[in-house]
Amino acid sequence: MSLQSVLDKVSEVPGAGELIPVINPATEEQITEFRDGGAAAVDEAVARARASFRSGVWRNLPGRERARILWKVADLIEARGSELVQLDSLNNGMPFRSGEGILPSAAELFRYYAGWCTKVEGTSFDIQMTAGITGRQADLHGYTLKEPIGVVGMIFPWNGPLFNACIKLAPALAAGCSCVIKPAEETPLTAFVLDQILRDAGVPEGVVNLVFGYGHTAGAALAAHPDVDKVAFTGSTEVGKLIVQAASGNLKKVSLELGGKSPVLIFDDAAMRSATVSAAMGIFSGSGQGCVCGSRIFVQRGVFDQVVEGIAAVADKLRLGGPTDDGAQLGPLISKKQLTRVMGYVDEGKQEGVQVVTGGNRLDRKGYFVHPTVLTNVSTDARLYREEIFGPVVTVLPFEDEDEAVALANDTTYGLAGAVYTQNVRRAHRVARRIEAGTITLNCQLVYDHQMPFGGYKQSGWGREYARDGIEMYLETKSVYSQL
Ligand code: TXE
Repeated sequence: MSLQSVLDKVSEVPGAGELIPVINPATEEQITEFRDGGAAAVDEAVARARASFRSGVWRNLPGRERARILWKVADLIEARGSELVQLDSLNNGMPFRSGEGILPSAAELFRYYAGWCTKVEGTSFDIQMTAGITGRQADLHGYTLKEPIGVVGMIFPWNGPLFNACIKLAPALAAGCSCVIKPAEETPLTAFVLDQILRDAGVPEGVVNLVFGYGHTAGAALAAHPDVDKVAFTGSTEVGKLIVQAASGNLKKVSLELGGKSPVLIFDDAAMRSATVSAAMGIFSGSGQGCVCGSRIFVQRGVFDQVVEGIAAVADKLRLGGPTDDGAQLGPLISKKQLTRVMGYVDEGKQEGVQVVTGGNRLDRKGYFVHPTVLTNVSTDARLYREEIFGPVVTVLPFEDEDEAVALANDTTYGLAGAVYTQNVRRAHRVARRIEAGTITLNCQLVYDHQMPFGGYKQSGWGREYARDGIEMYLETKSVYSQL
């Protein structure tokens, strides 16, 4: 399908609410618009999902059949790869090559979870009850059943729109759930194509239902809906807390993948050149709009100046540009709202006397581009040090020894990721255990795989995506006792 026809079709999706413009953040131009479906569209979508779940059209398919369809989804994602990459890039401004890098792992998520369709199994037990509440003895056979949780509401953010949809849909479909999906209002385009792909691959009508709209309208209605059994959310910690409140009405299950303020520790025995480049790319990739970005770098005192200089040098060499700019490595921020937010933190820091080593400014061109920014001399009380900025902005502070480094790393309400650079193997693994975060990378960053669980400690989330944990989040466990 041509890009223009996707833009046209998105604008034709019916809805009773406000018209929402879709902006290309690299040019600030409107590329299409669509209607907010609001609570009415959510009600209809949930009813369709519930009907499909009750009918068993998907959940009761043999696992091997569901697996075959999920493999087909992966094949179609690859077959329509260039269209998906172009749409995501047009929508969030990222250079094509960033999208090209992410596409294979979006397809692989479906293949990985296709494998799980035939491997969801319970356990069995021999039980000799000596004196239960009835006071009598009994021989029993017990076993557990794993069953799909039901109707799942999914709310996605705008950073990596396609990937963020796949990470939830693949395990939920493998488990046999029916779904209602709401993409971010900024990035509806690839969700629209993915919805078509799922049908084309053979996911039955009503199993996945797409709803467009704002968070406070469609998103809030989905999170609060009494006939939704679970909500799976990726977004800000602030909205994560609203989701928990909304979900309390029917005590639906909730999983949350939220923000981060991930620490990066560089010890003086690290392989300095690669540590410096890796730490710089660990914050600046995706213009800092990744939940795992290492936004607080701590460097051992003796090598502090050298590392700060090195990170700033990497920052200055990175080429910013839109999807079609040749050689662009970093794209713009997603929206004017995010630009204002990010520059707000930087300007506040300047007033408080932080040292701007490089960056600290918006680029003098169309698009929401911010120069990669390195800040030192930052107070640990500063808002920009404590809160998730979600832009290409990093603070770098010195530490004396391992204990101080760990204390600084853990002095945050977040706990999504952490990185350690050292050539001392014992220290690397020791510090990995001491950092309070869901993913630790040693002498590297931004390395993730479907086989390894992913999620946050503390206020970075509830539950784990990827791996076996990822499908468990969409399953209930039933215990069955049988008298022998
Ligand atoms: O996020 P929101 P925003 C963080 C990051 C960023 C900040 C704000 O720090 O600067 O959030 O970004 C939907 N009920 N992350 O405002 O609002 C919304 O429509 C139900 C980190 O874009 O959390 C969208 O689909 N849903 C993050 C989704 O929530 C609601 C990725 C995310 O939007 C809702 C994105 C409500 N009341 C932002 N309000 C990550 N973990 O990677 C909004 N939404």
